[in-house]
Amino acid sequence: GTTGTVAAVDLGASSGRVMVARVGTDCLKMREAHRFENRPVRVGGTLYWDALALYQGIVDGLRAGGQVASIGIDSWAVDYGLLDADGALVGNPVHYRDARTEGVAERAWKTVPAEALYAVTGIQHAPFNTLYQLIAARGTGALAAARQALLIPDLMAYWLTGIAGTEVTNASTTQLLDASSRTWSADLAGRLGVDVGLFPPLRQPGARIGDLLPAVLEAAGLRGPVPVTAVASHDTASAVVAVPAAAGERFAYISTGTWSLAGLELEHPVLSEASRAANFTNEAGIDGTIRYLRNIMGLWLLQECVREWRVELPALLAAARKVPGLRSVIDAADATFLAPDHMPDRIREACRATGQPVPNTPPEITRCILDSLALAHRRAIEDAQRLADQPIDVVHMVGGAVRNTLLCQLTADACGLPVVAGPTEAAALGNVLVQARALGLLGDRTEMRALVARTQSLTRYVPGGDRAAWDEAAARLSGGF
Ligand code: ADP
Ligand code: LRH
Repeated sequence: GTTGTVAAVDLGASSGRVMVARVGTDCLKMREAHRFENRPVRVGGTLYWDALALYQGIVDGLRAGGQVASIGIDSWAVDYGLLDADGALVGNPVHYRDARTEGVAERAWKTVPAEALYAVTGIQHAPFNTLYQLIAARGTGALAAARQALLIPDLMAYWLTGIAGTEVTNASTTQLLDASSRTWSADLAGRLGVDVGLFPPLRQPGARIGDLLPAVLEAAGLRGPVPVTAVASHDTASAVVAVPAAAGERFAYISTGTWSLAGLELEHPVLSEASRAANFTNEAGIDGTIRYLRNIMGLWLLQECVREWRVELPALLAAARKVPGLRSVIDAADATFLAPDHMPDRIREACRATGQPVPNTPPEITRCILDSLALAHRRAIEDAQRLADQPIDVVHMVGGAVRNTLLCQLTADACGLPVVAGPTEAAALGNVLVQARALGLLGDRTEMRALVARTQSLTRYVPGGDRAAWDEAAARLSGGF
């Protein structure tokens, strides 16, 4: 069949990459053209993203990747850059882990109760939701000067094409959209003093954004025209597109990396009070689907420890495999682990405070993290099935943690379900697939997923281990120790 070549820009919290893929009905081959570190910078007490370094990484990657028929961009959610009346960036985008949003949500709920917010937006509570970031920014010179707010992938697309818009899957994470109509909930936002008019009009995955600007073509060494295509620009939405589920399969997914996002694909949002209390989110997926999931701290916990210990990950994981399991577990969905720094001490402290043995060595702490993540995966998947009344038979793990074979096995053991692990670069693949569909090369979601299943390397983990021990640890966690 016909194939095309496209570039997928995927910006993760730990690294950015530009992938180039050849794609068609029988073909999905992707290679990494360029990978660059994404290093947040703390200046004057605020934690920022280095937006210009990310942009430069994209241009370098496009140059390395060569001529393509289309470019798509996805990144982490919620964060934004502000543009002034001249279209210039007003300050660096603030990182979602910055402390400026502490206590903001609780104050906002005095005006619009959390229940009312959830009933409309269906979005989980996280202190860093764009809504709370914009409230925290009120009164700043930057916000006063701002004429537009652009989410991170939309900001990059604006710099590449000169065209501004707000892609809808990522827009859903702002907590400023109505989950049912997928349009701005201007009224709710207005009551909280937030003007949704700052965001340019919504656009859908598959829409053509615009062509690379002449100066960008030159910097990237490309011949024009090269269109930038809107994809599911929230990285998790792109990752869910690339889950290699078979037609009719009853599946849950865990999109892993810095975060673990664990849940289900649904046709309709679940906006019940029980769902809110369980902190499940209803984020927008492609084709009108809902990503019904819970945020779990994910490999962030380990990343931060490794940064402090200055050790190599493979050796550490080999040692953690030999440590006896489930001695101490922590709540990996707890927002107290959100901020950077001193992670090993914070994990030890959480174990001490709950009367469990305190892990000391790096392998012991690593084992505690991985056991806890597996338990959090189990809990999210159990809760999702119950709250959405949608039972499953298999768990698909995609993203960076697929390389962590211990975590994959522990997740299968904890859930008591088979885990199909792969692909590792799911977000980039989902980005590629949506572009391919926009180019007329692919059909529906089932076809896209079947293509991933046929072409990518997947590993199946069969549940084993001691069921009673997992049940006991799960009870320890949910029973408040
Ligand atoms: P993000 O997109 O959020 O930046 P990734 O999907 O790139 O995250 O996943 C990064 C994570 O993958 C790291 O935190 C690390 O724990 C894990 N990882 C990377 N390489 C390996 C490896 N060789 N073995 C085990 N885990 C790995
Ligand atoms: C994962 C992710 C996740 C969001 C978080 C801020 O990269 O997009 O879905 O909740 O970043």
